[in-house]
Amino acid sequence: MKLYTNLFSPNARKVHAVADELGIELETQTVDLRAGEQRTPEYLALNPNGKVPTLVDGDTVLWESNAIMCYLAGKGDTDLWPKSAKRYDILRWMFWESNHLNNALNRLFFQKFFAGDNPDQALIERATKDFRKYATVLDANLANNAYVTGDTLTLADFTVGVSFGYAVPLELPLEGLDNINRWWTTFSATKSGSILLPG
Ligand SMILES: N[C@@H](CCC(=O)N[C@@H](CS)C(=O)NCC(=O)O)C(=O)O
Repeated sequence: MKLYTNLFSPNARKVHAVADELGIELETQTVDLRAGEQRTPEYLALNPNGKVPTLVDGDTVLWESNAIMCYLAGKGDTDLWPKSAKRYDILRWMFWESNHLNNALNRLFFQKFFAGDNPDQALIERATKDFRKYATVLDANLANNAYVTGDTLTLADFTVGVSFGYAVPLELPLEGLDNINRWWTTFSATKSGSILLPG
């Protein structure tokens, strides 16, 4: 299986971390985002969105990091992606991440790393406020759970977790969110969890 990736990307990083946890070795090809390699005709034929990550497995071409994570975990039997009703709770948090947490993170990410000398301060304020709003929802959930969907590690932890690796460079508003801090400190100290941290 080949992953088109860039380790600068939080969405690509999640896939690497899950592959590591599953013991799956991926062939990788770095897509140079600053050089615009994601917009070459060859790459757009694989992923018309012009974004990383993209997985190619034989005739299967898959984009969207969260779908790729499910695909990798679905190759075997694993508690990360159990074949039980818990799967829907995991999916809930994966959709939530994609719609809310990751949306706020992406806006901050772009302003911080790609907007040059003139980041849009109003946009940063709005995205920071949104991030805090959704992080508070996660914090309340973690008050009763060791992990995002209960007492075991699942794909939901990898999906949601990647944002918190960027807490320092993106100045994420995490003050007082003690449950997140406890969960993230433990998780990011594990071998696969540490892959979520930008290197
Ligand atoms: N929802 C997509 C988002 C992918 C995405 O936004 N990738 C970014 C890096 S984190 C990218 O490739 N950006 C390059 C561009 O938009 O030109 C996923 O989860 O895979």
